[in-house]
Amino acid sequence: MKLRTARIIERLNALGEISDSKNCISRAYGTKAHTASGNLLIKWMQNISLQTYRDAIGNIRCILPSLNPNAKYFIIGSHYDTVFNAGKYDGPLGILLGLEVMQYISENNIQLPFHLSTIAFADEEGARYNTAYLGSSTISGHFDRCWLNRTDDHGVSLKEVLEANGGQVVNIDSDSIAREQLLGYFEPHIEQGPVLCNEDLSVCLVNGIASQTRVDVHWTGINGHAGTYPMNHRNDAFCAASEFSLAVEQIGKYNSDKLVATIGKLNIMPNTPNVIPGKVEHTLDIRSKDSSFLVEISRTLEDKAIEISKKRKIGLEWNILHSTPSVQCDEGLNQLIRNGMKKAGIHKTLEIPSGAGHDAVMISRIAPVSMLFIRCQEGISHNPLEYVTSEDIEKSLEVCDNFVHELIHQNS
Ligand code: HGY
Ligand code: MN
Ligand code: MN
Repeated sequence: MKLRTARIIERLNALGEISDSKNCISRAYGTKAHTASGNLLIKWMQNISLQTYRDAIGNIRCILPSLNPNAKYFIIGSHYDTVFNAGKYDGPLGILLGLEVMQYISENNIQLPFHLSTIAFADEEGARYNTAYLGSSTISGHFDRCWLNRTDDHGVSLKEVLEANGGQVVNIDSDSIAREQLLGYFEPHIEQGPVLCNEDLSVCLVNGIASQTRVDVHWTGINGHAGTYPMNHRNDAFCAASEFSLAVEQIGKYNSDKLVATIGKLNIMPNTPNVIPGKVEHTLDIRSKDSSFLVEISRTLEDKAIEISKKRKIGLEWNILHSTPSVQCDEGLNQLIRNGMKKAGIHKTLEIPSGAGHDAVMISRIAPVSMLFIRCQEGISHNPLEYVTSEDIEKSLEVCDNFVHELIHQNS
């Protein structure tokens, strides 16, 4: 166990060295660093002589086949893209735990009643094209072709990047996995919150994943001279966006028991000190455990934006980029994880919801899903201070091993 844990840590560090930025970890979809990290994963998978391949969108898949050719697939997975200025555990830890479980099964010649696969998803964060789950949407058959025309901050389209990395748009549809082929899905992932630290637990179960809507909001006013244009005659796009941002915060705080709302990315144009901004584009990320409440509050926020645009005579575009309902994790799989936790000496089997989105959200559309949360120091994530102790990695590896052995037993 110690050796396997050390190998995970060594690989996390190796991936953590691969970045598009000199000063921090950043591996946005389709960049040089993203491709290089994918190649490293392929190398590690091939070392375990697993059937390995990169699909059209860039998911990296490896399979340990059952002797029964008609067996179903069980997938362990997580993502290998990152946010900007990321930590090194968010995504890769789940992938590397999957590889360790598969390596142990392969080296010990354990017979599988199902094909066991680990998938490293190409884009969960959506940091480059603002549409999360590009990788897992392909697997679930929900890839929306209009995403191909989305451009990044430099005007480069998703289609160009996909093809530049050897992918063929024509293959995307055939890369999906049919529901009837799947036994289930398991995603080990850092908690990215404080609960496990507060409870002093290494791991816990996830009972569900919050619903999430991501919107692109564009405000169009009129550029003007900062020195000559009177305050009362301006169509200042940034002031409209600012008024909206404070309204979002107020509505978020008023509904803080069931809503989080974030404006995380904003472009102001022409972004020049002595020009009144005529254009502002920003994202809006809203989440709730309650899917129907999220639909309702999304409308409330859009109405608020329309009210501000009318009052200020500023143009408004409200584009919903993606919207996913809340997801329930599968009780049958969770029971096997509980058994695995007990066998690993963890008797407090806590269950918490995930406010963060995960590839399990898309895979839940074609299979029963489960997740294991792993403690990260002070719950810090999406931050270079993200950290998981070797003890917690070892404990999570033991639980992952036990869970898969329970699954093998149940299906043999
Ligand atoms: O935003 C999220 O919830 C995840 O980190 N992609
Ligand atoms: Mn993640
Ligand atoms: Mn993340």
